Amino acid sequence: MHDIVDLRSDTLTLPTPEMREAMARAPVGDDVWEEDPTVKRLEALAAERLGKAAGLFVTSGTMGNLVSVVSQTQTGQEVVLDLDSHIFNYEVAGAAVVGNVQMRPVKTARGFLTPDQVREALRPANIHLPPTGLVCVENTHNRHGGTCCTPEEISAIAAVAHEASVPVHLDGARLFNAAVALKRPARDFARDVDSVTFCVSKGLGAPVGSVICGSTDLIARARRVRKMLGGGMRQAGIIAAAGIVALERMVDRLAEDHANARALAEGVSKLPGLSVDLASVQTNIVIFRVERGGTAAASAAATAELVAGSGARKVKIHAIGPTAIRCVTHKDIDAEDIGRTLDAFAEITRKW
Ligand code: TLP
Repeated sequence: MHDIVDLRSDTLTLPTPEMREAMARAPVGDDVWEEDPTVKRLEALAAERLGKAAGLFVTSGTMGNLVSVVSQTQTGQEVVLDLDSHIFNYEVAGAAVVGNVQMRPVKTARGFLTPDQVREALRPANIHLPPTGLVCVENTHNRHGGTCCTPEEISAIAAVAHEASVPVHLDGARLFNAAVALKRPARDFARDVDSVTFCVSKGLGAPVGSVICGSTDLIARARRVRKMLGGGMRQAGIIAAAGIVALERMVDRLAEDHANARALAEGVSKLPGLSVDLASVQTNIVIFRVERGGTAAASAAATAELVAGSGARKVKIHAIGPTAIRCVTHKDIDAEDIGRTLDAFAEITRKW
């Protein structure tokens, strides 16, 4: 049990004592000169886990996605991706601003493009049209509630893109959650994509960083782009050391977060005014709707009341829309914290 139950994101996880220890002891060097042994170890470990030739340590998931897009596209090309994807919604239009590419968001049922949707979105050769430069997939899918797609679904999308000589990027910020939930090795999801990013700073608990994995050639290009964006770090082994602990020690325990998310979702589904699509709760994210009084305004007021009332009870939650709340479970949330959260929600919604 924790004094404050913070369900706003798994990015809020604090480094473990083992991570702190590894950080203190890490041998380091200048990584722009490619002389930091700890960064190299993390990159090699990440590449091995994802079945790719090389890895590149970057500051964040956002930088990982931006570097991946810029490394694989040219000015004026189009990037096909899901309408609710993180890249399209939450990355400050970086791909458009820095990468000079146009986004082609496609509405999907579960957050994942089908092969037919990819086929339809690919641009034919025509003087009027922006050429398609990249297709992106997100797994697990954040805005769809941590839903997973299978390695086979990703491969099917990649086959269509590759037929048209278009590369594929996988935003796997929470890829290890998908791997644990579906009981498949992470490398299966990455097999047919050209670039994949995952974050060590979310459910895996490290304080900073993400890794991009791909071919040696792609990672060499990505290294230049990272430098251009100001992401060339020096003695970065200090933080990469925690990433190594994250990959070696923190993956299997993600199953606990998934069990806690399920318990939370089931509890929420029994409360008045709250509704959750239980089928979407496949990993560590629970998105639920708030409905009260039959109007959008009353529901929005109830949502704000739930956020504030929970906060007053030391349970931090976050609204991702006027009437939608997202809770994310992680290593600093235990089963008792879930009980406390449900008690807080029950107290607040009792009078609704
Ligand atoms: N997501 C964060 C916020 O930015 C919304 C969160 O709290 O969930 N891809 C996906 C699918 C993500 O969920 C995130 C972070 C990123 C990329 C970006 O990672 P960071 O925050 O390291 O830049």
